[in-house]
Amino acid sequence: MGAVVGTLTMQTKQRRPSRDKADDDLEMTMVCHRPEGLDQLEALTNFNKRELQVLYRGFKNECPSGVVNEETFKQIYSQFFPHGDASTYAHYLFNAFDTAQSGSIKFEDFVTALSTLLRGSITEKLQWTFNLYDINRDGYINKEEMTDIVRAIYDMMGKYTYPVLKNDAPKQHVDAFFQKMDKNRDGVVTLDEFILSCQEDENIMRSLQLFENVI
Ligand SMILES: [Ca+2]
Ligand SMILES: [Ca+2]
Repeated sequence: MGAVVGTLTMQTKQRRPSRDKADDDLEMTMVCHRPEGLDQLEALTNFNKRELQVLYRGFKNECPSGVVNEETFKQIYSQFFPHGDASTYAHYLFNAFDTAQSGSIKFEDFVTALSTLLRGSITEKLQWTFNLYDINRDGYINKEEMTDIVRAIYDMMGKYTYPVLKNDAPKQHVDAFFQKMDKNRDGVVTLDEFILSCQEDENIMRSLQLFENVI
């Protein structure tokens, strides 16, 4: 995710070296989908107005209409993983950003997720990650869901990044996760189990750190 934001920000700075507040205000009024006012977004997120403006310009550079559909999201995201196939992971990620399940990500969706992932508390980050893994949104992570996500991450990293991985690596990864997380052995991981496991086990936290880096 750092890569995505960094690139958006960098492109913005390169293309538009000097802009003032009037330009920003004008820009805010010219998109098809007009985002929430800066005051509301500042209250909703851990970003200040200046940061929100920079993020907004980056967002609008990539998505002039003001919303991102899944196809565009996949295209942008896949650029960062040229050696793998990021489309499946991008699909799960898109759904996690699109909290209202509207089929598109608005700037508000984008910055509230970024705010959590970059500046949220550990619990908030874990809750967001839990929602990403809970593909069918029933409040539990089952083994199939975790397998799908882990497999998607392996696909995205590609064979050049991890040349020694064997086909059963995702399954081993998932089995290890589940053994630690499913405290009451009922076959599903709840949010409480997820947060508890992550907080008491440094290895899981480290693994999640790896996952956070590819968001
Ligand atoms: Ca589920
Ligand atoms: Ca359980």
